[in-house]
Amino acid sequence: VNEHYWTTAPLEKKPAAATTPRYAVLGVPSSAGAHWPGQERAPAALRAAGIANGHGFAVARDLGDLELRQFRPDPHARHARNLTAVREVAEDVAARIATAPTSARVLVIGGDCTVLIGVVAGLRRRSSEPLGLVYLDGHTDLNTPATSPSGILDSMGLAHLLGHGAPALTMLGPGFPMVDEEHVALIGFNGREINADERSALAVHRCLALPADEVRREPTAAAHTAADCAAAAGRFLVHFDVDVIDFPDLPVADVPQFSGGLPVAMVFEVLEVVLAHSQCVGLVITEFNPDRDRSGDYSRTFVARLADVLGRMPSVV
Ligand SMILES: [Mn+2]
Repeated sequence: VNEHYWTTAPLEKKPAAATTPRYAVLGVPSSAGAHWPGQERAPAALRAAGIANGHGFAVARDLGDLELRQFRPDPHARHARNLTAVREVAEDVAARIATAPTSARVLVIGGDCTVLIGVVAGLRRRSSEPLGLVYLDGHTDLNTPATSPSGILDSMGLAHLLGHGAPALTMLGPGFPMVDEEHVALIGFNGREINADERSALAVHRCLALPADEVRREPTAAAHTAADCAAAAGRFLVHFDVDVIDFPDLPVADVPQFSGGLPVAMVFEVLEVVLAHSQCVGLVITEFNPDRDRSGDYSRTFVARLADVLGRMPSVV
């Protein structure tokens, strides 16, 4: 990480040019599906750093922030902890996203990874057409309540989108499964961090799998391959779990990865490619934990880099 890109001031509000990409912005302050509290404060921290100030892009509509939902231990639900709260959040997200203007892309600020289930459901309620997924994450999230060692739903999001797991989440649709395996591109996961059940799920599913080692060799080519795979659905959404970034490079992830993650510059290189794709309909940011960032410096750095790639998105969806 180069010292010179640590910024000190939040990005200021900026008048948008007519040609800049347009977004509907939604904050989802929830750690309901997480391992512990923290992520519920990400929308506030990232808004304070200027994420919704339209730097590089136009805010077509600010849908605001949903109700704050902080993690609580759920000792008796060993296989799917806090399922009721996770479902309520996902349902609220879906209802709000379904009202987003179709002329704009969505920028969703999570929240834990289960927020994505609500965003997919909302986009499919807005238009029932298929939706592909670029899954940029340090993990595969292919555990189900039957295989998960922890029962933490945060690590089971993709499985549910593919139709495996608790019906309370898999049936949030319309569409079952909510996304088709062949339109899902997993990119950047650490092959050494996935368990045996996830490994066999990966082998059985027809998803495209581009592990971190492969991305490191040729990041731009991997990003194009992932975007093309997801775009075959007709339109696609980008899921961005910040734990795909190697923790010492930008320490903001809820569950840190040491050495197995990607360099921060490489992650934004990948984002630049997939977000520039004309069939991309939005970005979901998850797993940002402001507890890692008492000064706000990392939030401002993150937002500055993000503004740069969001501004490159084409304005026509
Ligand atoms: Mn993850």
